[in-house]
Amino acid sequence: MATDILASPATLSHTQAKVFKNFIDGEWVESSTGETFENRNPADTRDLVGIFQKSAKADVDAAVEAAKSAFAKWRLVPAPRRAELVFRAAEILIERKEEHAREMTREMGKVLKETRGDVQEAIDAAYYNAGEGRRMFGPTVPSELPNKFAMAVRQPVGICGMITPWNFPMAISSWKLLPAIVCGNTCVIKPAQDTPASTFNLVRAFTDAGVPKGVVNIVTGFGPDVGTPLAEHPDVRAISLTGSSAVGRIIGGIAAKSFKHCSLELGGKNPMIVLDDANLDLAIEGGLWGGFGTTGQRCTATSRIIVQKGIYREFVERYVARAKKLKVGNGLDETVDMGPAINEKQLQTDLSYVEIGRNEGAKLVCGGDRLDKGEYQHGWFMEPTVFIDVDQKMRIAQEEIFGPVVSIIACDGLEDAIEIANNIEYGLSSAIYTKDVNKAFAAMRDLYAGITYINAPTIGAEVHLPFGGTKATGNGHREGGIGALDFYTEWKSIYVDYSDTLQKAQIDRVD
Ligand code: UN1
Repeated sequence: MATDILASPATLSHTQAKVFKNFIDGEWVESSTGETFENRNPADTRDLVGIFQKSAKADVDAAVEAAKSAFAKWRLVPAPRRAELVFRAAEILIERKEEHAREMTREMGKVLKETRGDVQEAIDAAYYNAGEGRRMFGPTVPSELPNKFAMAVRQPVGICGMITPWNFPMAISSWKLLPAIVCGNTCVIKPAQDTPASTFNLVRAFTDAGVPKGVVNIVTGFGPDVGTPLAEHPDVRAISLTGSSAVGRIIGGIAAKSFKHCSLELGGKNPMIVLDDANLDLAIEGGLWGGFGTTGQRCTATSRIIVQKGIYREFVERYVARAKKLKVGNGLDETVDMGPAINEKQLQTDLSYVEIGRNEGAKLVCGGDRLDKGEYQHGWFMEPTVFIDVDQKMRIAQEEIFGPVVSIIACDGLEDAIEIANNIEYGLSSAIYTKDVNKAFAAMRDLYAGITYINAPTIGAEVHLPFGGTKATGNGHREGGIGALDFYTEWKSIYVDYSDTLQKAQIDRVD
């Protein structure tokens, strides 16, 4: 029998699984469909993390209605006061960091040190956005006319819809929710169906901090049933998606029809260039962390390593030797380096790319196989996988895999490397290892991507800088930093004429 528990999660057996309801207008409510779905641990599918509501349009409508009535009051709460609640939420998250990290490893699979980082990223975002409550700067400028005052202020957009991914279930939810609520918006969030518990944990910190009912609402379920009606809803004025480019095309198309703000954070095929003069130890370390951290399941994962010919053989040899030693397993074991794929479908995709790479003629020198014996038998594990002598045009060098499959490509030098790096559909993150400052600066200028790292891998963005990318990675918006404020506010320009006469801009002038 399922029990209905809303307190902290505990490890429950299958028959006692915790049931999560939707969170609408401060109440826990069952979905209109009466159906649910299971959230299972990808490292051990016998472990049922929770049972969640399989929602539909009627649930989205109810959540939007709640957000709409909450907006009438929330937008009038002074921003510094809204921000104080967010600051308090950060402190609550600090107290619960370990508990949330452990639950996230159970539902998502990545290793504990990474899930601690995921919770920390939400804490960082909360502190950063709390500070924004006393800034939200806008220009005050001189008017061209006498006795006239001019300024621009940021106003909330209104009701915001969020569709979040499973790879950073708390961090990415926080990137969206926190600036939105500090700016005075109200929200409906649809967490990824693989990792809804972490979003519940985040939102629980907001409500415990005193964020009023209806300001943040959660509706769980699947994309076509929940994400699509959320994007289509006429009262939703902004929709923010982090997901695949394929889903981005759908959501972007829907949003365009009703002129919604639409922020799309999509795929990546991120290059790391290693030049002959690089610190090889550092580059190898970085390439392993960037390639296999989060089981390669980051939009920013280092999925292509472009190595100059002078050090190519040495790099490959040492990189592969290290990759072979990575310990794969359940992320709750602190000695494990790499956890499972998120689900069976993702694992099948990863394995299918091993086949594709082989058929294309790339040389498989590490891994490539599923791990399903012994301790691995109940999870979605595979070996860290490395292809070398990859041609830049191959599918494994062009398409986002979202798994632990790294392609190593040889290059002649900086120019060639940058051309290979840029010659893809995406433009999220990029990196270069070199000790030559001139080359580093040329790369900072010429890599056509939203993020460039020097002497660090392609992962590791901090919350106060813009996050996002070029080309098929998005539609020009940025999360993090002030980029988020631009998305969650509308500029309003205000002119105050205190001349007591009708003054005509552009016309009343002496030429
Ligand atoms: C992602 O790649 O999906 O930059 C998000 C990083 C993290 C966020 C990654 N702070 O690696």
